[in-house]
Amino acid sequence: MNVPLQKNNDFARFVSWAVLFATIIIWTSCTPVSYKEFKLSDHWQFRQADENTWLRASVPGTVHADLLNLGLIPDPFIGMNDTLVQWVERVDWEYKTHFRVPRSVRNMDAVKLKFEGLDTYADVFLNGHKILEASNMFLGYEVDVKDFLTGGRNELVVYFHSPVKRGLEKKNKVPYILQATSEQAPEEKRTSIFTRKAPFQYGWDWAPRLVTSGIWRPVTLKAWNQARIIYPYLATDSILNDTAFVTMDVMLEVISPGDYTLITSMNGIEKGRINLEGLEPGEHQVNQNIRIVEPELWWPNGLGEPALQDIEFILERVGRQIDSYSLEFGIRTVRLVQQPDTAGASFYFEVNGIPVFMKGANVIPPDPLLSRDMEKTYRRIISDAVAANMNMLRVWGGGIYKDEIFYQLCDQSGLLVWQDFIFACAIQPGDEAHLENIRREAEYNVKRLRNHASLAIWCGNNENLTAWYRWGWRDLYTPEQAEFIWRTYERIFHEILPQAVATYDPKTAYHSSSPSSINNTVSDRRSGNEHDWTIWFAHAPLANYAQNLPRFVTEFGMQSIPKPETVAYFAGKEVTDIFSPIIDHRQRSRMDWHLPGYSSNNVIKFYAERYFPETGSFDELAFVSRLVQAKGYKTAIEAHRRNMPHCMGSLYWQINDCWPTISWSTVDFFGNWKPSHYAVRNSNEAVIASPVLEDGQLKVYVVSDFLEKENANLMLTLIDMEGNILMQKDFDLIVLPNLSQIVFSEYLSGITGIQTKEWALITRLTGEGIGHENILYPVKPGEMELEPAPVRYRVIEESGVYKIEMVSDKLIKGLSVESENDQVRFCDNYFDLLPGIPKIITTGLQNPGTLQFKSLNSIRAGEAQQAIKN
Ligand code: BMA
Repeated sequence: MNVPLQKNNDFARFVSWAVLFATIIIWTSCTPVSYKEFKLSDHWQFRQADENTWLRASVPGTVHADLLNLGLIPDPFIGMNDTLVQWVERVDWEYKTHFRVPRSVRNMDAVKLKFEGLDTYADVFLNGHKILEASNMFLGYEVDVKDFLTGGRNELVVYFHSPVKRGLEKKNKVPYILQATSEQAPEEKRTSIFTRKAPFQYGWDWAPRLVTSGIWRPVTLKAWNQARIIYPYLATDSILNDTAFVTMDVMLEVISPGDYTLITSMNGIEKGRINLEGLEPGEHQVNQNIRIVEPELWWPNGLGEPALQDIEFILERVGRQIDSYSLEFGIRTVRLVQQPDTAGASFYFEVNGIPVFMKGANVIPPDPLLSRDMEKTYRRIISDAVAANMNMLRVWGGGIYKDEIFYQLCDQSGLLVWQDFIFACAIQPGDEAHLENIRREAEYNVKRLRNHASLAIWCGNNENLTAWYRWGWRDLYTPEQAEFIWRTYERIFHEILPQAVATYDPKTAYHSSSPSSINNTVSDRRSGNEHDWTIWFAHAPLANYAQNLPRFVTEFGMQSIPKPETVAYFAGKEVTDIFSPIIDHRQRSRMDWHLPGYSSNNVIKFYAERYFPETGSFDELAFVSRLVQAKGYKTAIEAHRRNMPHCMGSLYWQINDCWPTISWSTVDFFGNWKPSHYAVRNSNEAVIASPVLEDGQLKVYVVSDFLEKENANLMLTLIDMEGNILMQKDFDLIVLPNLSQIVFSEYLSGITGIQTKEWALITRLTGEGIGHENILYPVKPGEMELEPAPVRYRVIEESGVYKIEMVSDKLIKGLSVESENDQVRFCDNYFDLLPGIPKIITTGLQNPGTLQFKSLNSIRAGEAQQAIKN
């Protein structure tokens, strides 16, 4: 189901103008609805502002995508081509189209053009009249055009000024450098912070620099008579004794004075009817509180159905429908609880009155050339998130406020959204025009997104506070400059943004910075949230995840090199070294300001060498990097979950990529799951058994997200590397709801056989709705013997479903199975094949054909993984 949050009679999408024209006439004569709306998506052309030739363009789109489609620039995602297209950002661009509007539409009471997204400094002309000067890609603009439309051909021209030239003009007015170290440009040329535009497009530590221009969201012509519905506001006030109390306010914009009726219905059943007498022209707020008995509640993924109700508002005048507005609405309460406790203060989300541990990831924009395949990619990201048992995604502050469809899919999938305002790792300018621009952007986006069941929290910025206090930025300025910069910070993040939230979305929490602790202080792990980068940037061991233990983690991560096919896409097939120029170029996490010569490629090597067997070729290192990443995310998520309710959220950095690259993502640009995504899926299961060595003891924790207690069976099997069973225990237990409990602990000295250097403890937890397997090794993979041994396998086809059964005499660690058919995805991959214990994976309906195996054993032995087909 996919009901877009927009006017019901958006009948004209994807139809040609001729069909549209006829449709408008037919509608005008036979329908009582007086609202007309159609997209201007045809006949667009573009040109470089100082050139004569107009070329074919796509709207919505970007100038880079248009140039690419025409073969006028090389694909910036391949090789070092991104360096060849940097000129595009320094040029002004013009777009134009033409359209006709029938008299019946032109004569309506109001006729407006709506621009949902102009990127960024745009002068808009309709039939030669300047109708708009835009300066913020995150703002939608609605312009009255009734007086400028003609009966003939109307021409719409949008002139885009180079964002970097405009940015430079602003920058030159500030007598000191405002820090924006993530931007990929020499310090004196960094302009991202002066323009309200997606920061990551200026280059980030996982993104190329592609500073676009263009009409990145739809342009629509709208016309209506008498009055219309704008900005509904829906919120669940409370749920008590099986009754939900819901606010359903509506703003009416009245042109023609008189009596109106507003009818509200839910799932086709009328819930409210308000007669509004003698409304004068102007905006009128209509407040309604609606009681819903025995509501069907919206639940996050894993806790129940994300039930959505179809809400429709109908505006009538003298029994005739004037306008209508429909949307999906989830009945739920979400509260951020920050209560003082012995450690400091809690930081958790309570959904429908229940504390919920948040499991998820950060999402970055899926492409710097925004609007290319966005919906398709959002669908994929969200299904990857759901498949990995997540219940929250963080829309990170260096990207964009996403399209409606993203939030709709989250609503429908039970994914809560942590929404940053779009500010990241930088200092903002403090001039009044800039602050006013931010205020309008905040109000617009809060109103746009506030009705989504998925929206859980608004957050002011990403790491701006940390940068000021911890990255030494405060010390770069004179006391007067520092005072002004800090005052600007307070105005934006302590005044403008929270005021926008308090005014337009008062039920949703606001947190001023990610990370930060209570009362807007720098993060201290005792309260608020944390980004745990001690592992990775500070080279700390993975064990640190379990020692740091913040209250809620919104970032932690480890990079990996994607699979060979993805590397081949951008680097060709001949890469031999992680330090080769092409790999060095792709690695964007290079921070001379952090440490001279710093590159995350060194960190990939560092962690691979610290934990895993030595590698020879680049491909081997790449393979190992993916396994290290999986180990890291498993270690972190399980540590965070074991320590609930002290810690109540674990969102890793980052689920997706915006181009084929080396990064912290768990799914690469082409949608391939890395080993880490399988690991995350396992560690995020609703109920897990997590074995650990703590204080000389072998302990097993059982963590449950279920809301009811469950009976389960835990089987502990201790084996040596030959597969001999050293200990086996099998016991029934009661899994307590929404809790982490220790169900087994024994001193190592008391366990016979465990003194052998190499052993593995396999935990198998089963019960109704429970099925979790885990393995604990006492030593790092790099310290294991990992002898080469063949995998014996057979492919079984049963009713069209293909199964692969594998077995080996020895432990095969990190076994990857690749099919020659790249459409095939196995239900599991990159697992440890335990000695003598068969493993079956399925492929669904596709024949996997020839299989290729790879493992850590084969890397250690310096030879291919042997596989014998039975
Ligand atoms: C985080 C993010 C990003 C960055 C990532 C990896 O702090 O907020 O700014 O891309 O780390 O360095």
